[in-house]
Formats: sequence, C-alpha cells, structure tokens
Amino acid sequence: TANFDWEDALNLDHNLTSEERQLKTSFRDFCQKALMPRILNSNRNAVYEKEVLKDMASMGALGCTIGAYGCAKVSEVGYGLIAREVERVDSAYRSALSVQSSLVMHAINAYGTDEQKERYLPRLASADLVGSFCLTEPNAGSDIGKMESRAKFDSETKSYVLNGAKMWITNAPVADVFIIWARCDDGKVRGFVAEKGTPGLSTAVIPGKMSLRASSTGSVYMDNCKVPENSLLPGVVGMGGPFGCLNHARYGIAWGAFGAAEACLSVSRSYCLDRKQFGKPLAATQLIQTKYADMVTEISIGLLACLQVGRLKEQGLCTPEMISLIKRNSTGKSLEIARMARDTLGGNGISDEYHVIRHLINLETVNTYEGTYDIHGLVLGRGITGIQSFQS
Ligand code: TGC
Ligand code: FAD
Repeated sequence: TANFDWEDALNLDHNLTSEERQLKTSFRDFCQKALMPRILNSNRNAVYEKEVLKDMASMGALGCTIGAYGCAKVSEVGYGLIAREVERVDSAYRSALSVQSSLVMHAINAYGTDEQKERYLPRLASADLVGSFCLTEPNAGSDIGKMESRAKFDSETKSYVLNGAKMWITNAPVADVFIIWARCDDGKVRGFVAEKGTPGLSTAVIPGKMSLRASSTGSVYMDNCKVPENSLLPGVVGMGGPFGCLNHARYGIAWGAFGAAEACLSVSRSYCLDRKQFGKPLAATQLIQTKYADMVTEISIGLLACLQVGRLKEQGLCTPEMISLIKRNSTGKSLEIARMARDTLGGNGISDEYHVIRHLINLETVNTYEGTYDIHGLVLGRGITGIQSFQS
C-alpha cells in the first residue's frame, strides 16, 4: 500500500537496495547514539574530538567505497547515505568523513603506488592516521589553477623540495598525513604525501571560526620541506588530480547537506506542534505549514537528484557538471531550509540547545567549500553555453 511519509515524501527508500536500507538505518542509529551526544559541547567549545573519526572507523565508514585495505566497499549511494546520516548530526563530522575518505584515501587509492596504499590506507581506514587535503592557498581559492606552491626535484638527494602556503585546510592542525598539491618545474601540478614531523612542514590553527566549530581548520606552511621522491603520487599529472578527488567529495556533500536540512525540519516540526501562540499550535498556522511544504519539496526532489547522480556514478556515467548541479542545489537549498527553520523557533532558534542555528552557520561553510555556490553555477553555465566565464 502507498503511504505518505513526510520524512521520505517521494519514497526514496523504495529505490534503495536492501543493503542500502540497512546501512541507512544502522548509520542513523549509530550517529544519533554515538555522535549526537558529543556535538553540543564540541561545537560550543570548538573542540575537535578524534574519537569521532575512530567511531566512524569502527562502523567501516572511512574510505567505504574502496574494496581493499580494510575498507568496506559500499555503493556510491551507500556512501551518500552515510554522509547524510553523519551530517544530520553536524557538518563538521561529515567534513571529517569527506576529507579522510574522498580527498585523502581516494587520492592515495587512485593515484598512489602499491607501497603507498599499503603504508597509509589501512591506518587511514582505522583512523590511526588522520589525513588532510592541502589545495587552497592564500592567493588561490576559487581560481585554484593559479596555485603558487612549488615542488622542485633535487636529483642529488632524490627528493622534492616543497615551498608555499596552504590555507583553510580541514584537519591540518591534527593531521598525520598531508596530501599536498604543488606545481613542478615542468609547470604541471602534482600531488605529494607528506608526513607530520617532516622538517620544513608546519601548521597553524585558524582561530575565530564561527562555523564548523567541531572541525579543526588550519594553515599549512612548506619552507624547503624535503620529501623523498617516493612521496610523489605518480598516477596523475595536472589539475585533474585534485579535481578527481573533489568529484567524490562534492558528491558526498550533496547528500550530506540535506541531512542537516532534514534535522532542521524535524526540530522545527516538533517545536511548532508543541508551541502555542494565539490560542493554537504554531504548526496549525498556514504560514508554518507552507514553509514545511517548501522544505519537504526541496529535500525530496534534491535527494532524488543525489540518488540519480549516485546511480550514474556507479555506472561510470556521471560528469563533473552533474556533481556541480547537485552540490550547488543541495547546499543552497539546505541553507535556505535552515534559515526558515530557525525563524520558526523564534528566540529559541538562536540557542544551540535547539541545534538549528548550528546547522545554519555550518551550512554557510558547506555552501562555500569544495567550490562555492556561484563557482558551481559557472561550471554549469559553461556546460550549458560552451563558454567559460571564469578567466579574463
Ligand atoms: P579548467 O580549465 O576547467 O580545468 C583545468 C583542468 O582540470 C580538469 N578538471 C577536472 N577534472 C576532473 N573533474 C573535474 N571536476 C574537473 N574540473 C576541471 C580539466 O579537465 C583540466 O584538465 P586539463 O588536463 O585539460 O588541464 O580549470 P579553471 O582553471 O578554468 O577552473 C575552473 C574552476 C573555477 C571550476 C575550478 O578551478 C574550481 O572548481 N574551483 C573551485 C575550487 C575548489 O573547489 N576548491 C576546493 C578546495 S578543497 C576543499 O574545499 C575541501 S573542504 C573539505 C571538507 O572539510 O569537507
Ligand atoms: P574566493 O575564491 O576568494 O571567492 C570569494 C567570493 O568570490 C565567492 O563568493 C566566490 O563565489 C566569488 N567568486 C570567485 N570567482 C568568481 C567569478 N569568476 N565570478 C563570480 N564570483 C566569483 N580547502 C582545501 O584545500 N582543503 C580543505 O580541507 C578545506 N577546508 C575548508 C574548511 C573550511 C571551514 C573552509 C571555510 C574552507 C575550506 N577550504 C579548504 C577552502 C575552500 O575550498 C575555499 O574557501 C573555497 O574554494 C573558496 O575560496 P576562497 O575562500 O579563496 O574564496
């Protein structure tokens, strides 16, 4: 029989495999029991808790689309469902998952040597090592093709000497492994795996962060940082390297952002069913009800788009434009939903006890990182017109 379920209005569940449904249920349970109790303190006091990554590792979440080195091998849709459940708790926790899995483990798995894979992947999967992905620079954010970091090969010592600075790097202050993207003497960008403690490699916490407070974000400095030649990721040359990792991470974010939006809707609905003004529950007013209609509409349509891109990705039929479409739609719509939900809570909407303001402020980052809302709009604009409008 057909039923309307406001939490799954277009019956997305129907299109999942039984394994994926089971994964979703077990992750929802895990995230609410193991992660949710930590977040208030973690966000309020800006504390990065390594146990969160350890807990995710114990559930097989890290590098979960990889089929070896202790990783679980779930479907692309399965990965999206995990990101959605983690971000239902907090975007910072989903960030930890995205960076470790899609940006660091994927880079090593896709571009690394067997030796690099064996050295790093099992310990990244178990969270014995924390990874960071160092792409953005002080003078190169959206226009990352203009990066200034350099890698010079020293044939005498058979090593690369890295110089430059990276900024806004998730996990940098707590990382053991750094995927560093730098331009080589031939003008081409290549990736390197550097380890914490390498002379010339240092990090600094970026203080005063009002968003994603449960995540540690920092700068990375390379001052004649010498890494052995086997630190090079040999499997890729050019910007296709970092962008290949970003394709995975952006896809996960597209699912994740709606997890945050769903959490906001759920808090608002409970609150407004309970809270009475002018003699009736707020949920009995037309203005609140049409807000919920808008929220449920965007969440349901947006998640179905993520599912479609996930299925195409599983078949090798997904393009970067499709990922830009869902990353932009999910983060932009989730931000609007969080704003609407915050409004429905009145004064309580600005209290972290109700969680909505935290999601709202986090989504400001989610809408910005891994390509801003407008940059993804311009990627789509190029796909539609055939004309790139970034570079002058
Ligand atoms: P463009 O000419 O378009 O491309 C240069 C080369 O890169 C290739 N490429 C891609 N390859 C695979 N997948 C993609 N999505 C790709 N996009 C581009 C392209 O084929 C070309 O290759 P080749 O071999 O022909 O040279 O580059 P452009 O310089 O015009 O820039 C385009 C633009 C603006 C879209 C791009 O630079 C961009 O995406 N900017 C946004 C920067 C960004 O996303 N930064 C993310 C930093 S990492 C991060 O935020 C992590 S947050 C982690 C967390 O906590 O979750
Ligand atoms: P800018 O590129 O300076 O953009 C500023 C504004 O200008 C934006 O609104 C943008 O849309 C707009 N703009 C830029 N170009 C155009 C144009 N041509 N036309 C119209 N508008 C334009 N990076 C990493 O490498 N690794 C990480 O782990 C990481 N983690 C992050 C964590 C946090 C909390 C944050 C906030 C950022 C993180 N980033 C990370 C960096 C992130 O990817 C960048 O902030 C993002 O790509 C935007 O770059 P920017 O901040 O330099 O902004």
